[in-house]
Amino acid sequence: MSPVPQKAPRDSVRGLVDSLLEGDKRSAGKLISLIEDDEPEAVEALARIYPHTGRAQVVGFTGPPGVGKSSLINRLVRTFRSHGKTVGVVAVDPTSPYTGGAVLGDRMATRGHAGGLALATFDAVGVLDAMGSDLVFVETVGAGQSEVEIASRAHTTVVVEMPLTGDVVQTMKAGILEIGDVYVVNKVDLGNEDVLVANLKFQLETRDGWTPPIIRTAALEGLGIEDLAGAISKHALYLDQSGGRHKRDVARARLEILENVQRLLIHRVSEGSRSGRTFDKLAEDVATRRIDPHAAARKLLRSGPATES
Ligand SMILES: Nc1nc2c(ncn2[C@@H]2O[C@H](COP(=O)(O)OP(=O)(O)O)[C@@H](O)[C@H]2O)c(=O)[nH]1
Ligand SMILES: [Mg+2]
Repeated sequence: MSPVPQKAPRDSVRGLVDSLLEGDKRSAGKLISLIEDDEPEAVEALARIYPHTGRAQVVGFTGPPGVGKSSLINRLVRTFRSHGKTVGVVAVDPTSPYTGGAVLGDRMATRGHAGGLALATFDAVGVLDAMGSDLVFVETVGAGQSEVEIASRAHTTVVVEMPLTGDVVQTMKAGILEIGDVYVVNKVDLGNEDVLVANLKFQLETRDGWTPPIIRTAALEGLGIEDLAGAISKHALYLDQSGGRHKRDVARARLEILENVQRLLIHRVSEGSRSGRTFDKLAEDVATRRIDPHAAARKLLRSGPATES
């Protein structure tokens, strides 16, 4: 196995995408690292991959660290595979220990970034989708903006919680009740889950004809995994029948366009270019209060054509 060349010729990107479309896991891995490292070929690779995406059910898993997301995903991968489905996994948290259930090559630990989910995370989802995965699971770290972000990108968002022990009053993180399509109460082997389940049941509302189910699981023992897989499949069916899937795809497309606008603008003002020098000059002007930052931004946008990246 040869490493990805620093400057792969155009044909080799095409070659990689061709083998990806035939389901080749090694090509998937190579394409994902090419995209993550933001190699010059990444733009071409993404453009070649995109027309072949849109088939997989993208399922996001969110919840506090240690709640059992990785353990549940491991179990689910095995369950869906036993039903004859192909599953890819993208983990934003590179420490996620996927064992057994996930075969090397279709789990990709993509690096997260401070603001939430890296752009590359969803490019990786696209690669696994184009490869022919029926489902793509995305595990988030459950911190910062990542819950909201995953919900606006996934077809199905699974929120994982676990019962607390002792006399503590368990409160939900703000916004968590609005984003889930399926709720999981994991670690029921530890007991004390009835209050949490009742609380969730009381607070969750039906939205657009879908009432989020609450599934009790014990990931280590493999309890409730079939129920969870069933709920995920049922949600896919609901999305198809209600037109919700297209609605979500359009919302995601909006986000992705905006992100790429951002990416292009950043490239445009990057050092060394003509606009890079305009940028330097404007920064001086803002620092010395000759112009305000908003006016500087407008000026920069008018300063010339975007340099292709
Ligand atoms: N008792 C119990 N422990 C669990 C269960 N699921 C996961 N764990 C443990 O909880 C810890 C965190 O699990 P992990 O899947 O890595 O959580 P994540 O951070 O949400 O991905 C690990 O030590 C798991 O073995 C469960 O159902 N019951
Ligand atoms: Mg994890």
